[in-house]
Amino acid sequence: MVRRWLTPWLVLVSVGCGRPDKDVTFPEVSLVLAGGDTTIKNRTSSAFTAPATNLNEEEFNLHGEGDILFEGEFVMAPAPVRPGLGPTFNNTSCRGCHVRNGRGMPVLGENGTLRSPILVRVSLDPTALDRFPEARSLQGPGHGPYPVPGFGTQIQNHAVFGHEPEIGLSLSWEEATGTYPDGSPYTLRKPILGYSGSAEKLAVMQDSGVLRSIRQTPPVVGLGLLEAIPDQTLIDNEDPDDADGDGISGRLNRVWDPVAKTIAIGRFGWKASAPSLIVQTGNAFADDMGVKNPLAPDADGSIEISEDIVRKTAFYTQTLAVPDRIRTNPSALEGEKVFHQIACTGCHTPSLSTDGSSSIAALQNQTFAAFTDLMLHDMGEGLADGRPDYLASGQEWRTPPLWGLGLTGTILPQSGYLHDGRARTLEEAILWHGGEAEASRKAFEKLPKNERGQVIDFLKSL
Ligand code: HEC
Ligand code: HEC
Ligand SMILES: [Ca+2]
Ligand SMILES: [Ca+2]
Ligand SMILES: [Ca+2]
Repeated sequence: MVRRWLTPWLVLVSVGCGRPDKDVTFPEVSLVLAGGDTTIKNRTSSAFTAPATNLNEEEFNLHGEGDILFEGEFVMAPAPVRPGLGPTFNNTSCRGCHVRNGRGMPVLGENGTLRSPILVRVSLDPTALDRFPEARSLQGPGHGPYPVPGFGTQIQNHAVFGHEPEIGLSLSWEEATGTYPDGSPYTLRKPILGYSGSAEKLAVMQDSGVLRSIRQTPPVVGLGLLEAIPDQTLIDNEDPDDADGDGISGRLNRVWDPVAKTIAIGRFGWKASAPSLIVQTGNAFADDMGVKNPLAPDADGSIEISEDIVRKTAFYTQTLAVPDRIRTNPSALEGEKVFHQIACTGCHTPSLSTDGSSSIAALQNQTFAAFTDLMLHDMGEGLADGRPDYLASGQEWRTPPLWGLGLTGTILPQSGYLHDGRARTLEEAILWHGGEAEASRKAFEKLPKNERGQVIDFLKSL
């Protein structure tokens, strides 16, 4: 059944400003190699799995060791290799979700078959603390989200033999239709979560104070470059009060860094809640696979793998090559101009640079085309998850990098776009843009059909 849950769209598309007239710095930007010197020429289904092309021998070898860990299936302890899975978990390997190092797909696996390439984050609204008083003592340092008693901050919907998953999850979809100003119709969909488990657990999930957020697995290429952008570059680009009046008020997330033991700029995850790849990796081992480690130990301090293993796995994600874009499609090159003209670049920053400070030589002094500002933006009610994470509100998301976007279907045809994989096509992903991206989306909708196609061709060329 088709339901219109956002009828105002039909009104919104017919009002508003035209195409913003901006000075366009084109075509210089398109000459930047997608991943600087790390770039590889590969448009096949293995395009995301190559080591950066400029690694030295030592880096190359370390990358190879990390590759094995990223791919390996973990099993219940005690075990001679890769121990520590569970008792509850979402998947048994990094690769199980980051398929061929790309994104997952918007389905939830059942025990014994396909596992979960997406996961659900949960937390307690502070106003519900009187109903869940034990949550106060569960909050970690740095004022992160309040864990939900019995669930923590992430639902593990799988368990090893002899244990129970936290709760069973299912996904269904709600569809809605809309029309472009030129009369062309479109259909959008969004996910609805379902639960199965004991009455006690279902009651917790039905509590309005329990906030939840569905997250699709993002690709992992180029992340070392994003990590090596100097803090100051990002801070200089912040515009929290929209001082330049372009309707876009990007700001950085600031989160607890368990390594530095201080608040740091958040860069990774759909809400930029992880400050570094080592922290993201430590948390992935512990939360997604149940493998406790020195970066994310068990409550009693116990660990199941060494810090060396976490570091090697993180190194792998720091040193993957970025595939270069297609540079010969005239429609895509026209589309790149339009992408600038309708101010998609207000958030999807065409190029950024690292300085010489990275401990990884291959990442030093690189200029690359990630098409992200790593900033949080209010994307409107349509995309809201209602679950704040450090400074990120329930409507804010980090601009995702767009490099490699055109390879999505080649790497895993069932993948979706946006934080929960709701968008089946790039066009749907754009049509969901609201909030600070409202003007940009409206400008896209008003384009003649052939120019909309050029923008899509540009995205597919990345
Ligand atoms: C259950 C599926 C799943 C597993 C298993 C998993 N990930 Fe992820 N990964 C995700 C999701 C979902 C996100 C986005 C998280 C968020 O938004 O907070 C993510 C985010 C990331 C990111 C940040 C990407 C970005 O663009 O910000 C990195 C790096 C990463 N994972 C590495 C790993 C590593 C290393 C492992 C294995 C130790 C792993 N992941 C295991 C699902 C998974
Ligand atoms: C105000 C900032 C902003 C502007 C302007 C903006 N975007 Fe985005 N874009 C985002 C954010 C934030 C997301 C992630 C939203 C989510 O996942 O819910 C996103 C997601 C996307 C995605 C999906 C990426 C993925 O990995 O799934 C595409 C494609 C995209 N944008 C293209 C565009 C195009 C084309 C334009 C211009 C019409 C544009 N964006 C304008 C911030 C912006
Ligand atoms: Ca374990
Ligand atoms: Ca949990
Ligand atoms: Ca601004």
